[in-house]
Amino acid sequence: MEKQLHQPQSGNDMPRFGGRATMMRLPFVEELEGLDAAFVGIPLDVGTSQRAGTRYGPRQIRAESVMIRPYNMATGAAPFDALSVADIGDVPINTYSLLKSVDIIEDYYTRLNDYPLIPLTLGGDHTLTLPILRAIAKKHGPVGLIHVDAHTDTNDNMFGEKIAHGTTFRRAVEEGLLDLNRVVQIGQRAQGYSADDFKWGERQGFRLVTAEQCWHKSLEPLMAEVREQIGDGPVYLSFDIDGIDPAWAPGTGTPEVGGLTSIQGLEIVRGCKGLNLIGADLVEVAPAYDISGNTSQLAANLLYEMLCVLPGVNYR
Ligand SMILES: [Mn+2]
Repeated sequence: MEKQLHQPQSGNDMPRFGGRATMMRLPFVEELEGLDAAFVGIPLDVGTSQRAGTRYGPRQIRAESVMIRPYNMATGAAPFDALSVADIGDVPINTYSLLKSVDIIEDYYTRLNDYPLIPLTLGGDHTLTLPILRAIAKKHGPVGLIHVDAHTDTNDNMFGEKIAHGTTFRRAVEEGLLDLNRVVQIGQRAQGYSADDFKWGERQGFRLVTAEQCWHKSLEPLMAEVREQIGDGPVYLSFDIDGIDPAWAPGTGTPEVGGLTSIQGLEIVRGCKGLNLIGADLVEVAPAYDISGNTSQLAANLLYEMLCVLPGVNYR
């Protein structure tokens, strides 16, 4: 039987200027059977430490995604040729409780484990990656990680709290969710609380590539090394939009100067082609700090590029 593919709507059906936007004008579906990949929103911001507002990230990313066209002119990827993709809506988090929200997210992604689909998540603050990794580890065991971010997010606690958007990868290590020799962090910079801030992850086996190490150069050679290190095993991509310089992505809660360019962001995601990606997220978009919409526009494009490097994608 011919496989039924979901595809972006076109022409006058496009909710370009109003109405209800889904990611890339894809159909909204609740039936997960038959999906190869799914966009999921998590409107979470109760884990933020400085400026709040990431709860509006998924909504704005969807709104700015409506102009994205199906074919990738740069890489030749035609993701909708072979993959059935849909927007499956938002995780119904509890905006009054971060801890309850974390449990809700873990339950939601654990339910996704029953299907072969690859989740691509629209955030939301970075706390959300912990429960996603908890769910994913139930299916895949400890996974490799490519983590793009201005920060390492390996604090032991924030204001005494063990669960927050800056503690995600410390908890993930403690809980055995990561394959520690297959973790790469890219784009970290600015000030820490101590000189040790970047060292903790390295002591666990992480490779840390600071923003300064990325300045003034293409990241294609770096990504060749990353693919070599990550190998064939399952790997998760977590992309914090604040990894990109605020010149390109001001709409985020904890911006840091001296960041990656949007071009380097594309190189990182495109450099994931060939990896066994089992999930990805784009987090920390806070639209209120960017009246142009550029941050969400970039986020939507990075999510599209993630779709374009998933296993099974056709190239023309
Ligand atoms: Mn982060």
